[in-house]
Amino acid sequence: MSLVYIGLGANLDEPQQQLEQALTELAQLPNCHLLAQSSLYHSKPVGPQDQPDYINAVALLKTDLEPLALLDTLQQLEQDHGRVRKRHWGERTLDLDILLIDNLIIESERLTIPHPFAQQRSFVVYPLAEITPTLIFPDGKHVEQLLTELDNDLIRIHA
Ligand code: A4P
Ligand code: MG
Repeated sequence: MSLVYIGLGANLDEPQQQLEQALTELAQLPNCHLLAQSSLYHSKPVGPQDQPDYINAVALLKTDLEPLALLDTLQQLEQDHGRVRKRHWGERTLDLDILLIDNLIIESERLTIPHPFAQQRSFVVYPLAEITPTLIFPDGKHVEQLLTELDNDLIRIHA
């Protein structure tokens, strides 16, 4: 069994509904239990600025799926939400990033864990801290410390 934090993001086609539906789908995945979910947050786009604002959230799952099987499952969910890959860091109906898996460090062709930008993105760090204020990254960084290094430029939508 692994504990996995998943970052959810969307900025197309009713993004709030995309995220709410995705959270329901995560809860229903076989071999997975949804242990916690953050509030939804409204965030400004990181990357190209000529795209709509995002809705972001983080979920905590308990799963016995192996990391690559979990990635396959999440990519299938993205497809089910009509995701079309256009440009890097561009607009999307649903993005599911694996942020952390236990205390693992993975650097493989398809998977980098922890997610390489997790510590620099307020739309990841604030919802992570909401779920687990005592969280520590594999490199020893405390999420509480990261909070002090990032502007809170998010608008919290609801719990
Ligand atoms: N991949 C490697 N590691 C991981 C991981 N930990 N989790 C590989 C998920 N996937 C991982 O992803 C490309 C490939 O990354 C996958 O095939 C997988 O094998 P992608 O989702 O197809 O491409 P992408 O989303 O364009 O790239 P990337 O690097 O995932 O982008 P990000 O980092 O997800 O950034 N602004 C706001 N406010 N909120 C957002 O959510 N998101 C992005 C996308 C840009 N700006 C944003 C937001
Ligand atoms: Mg992604």
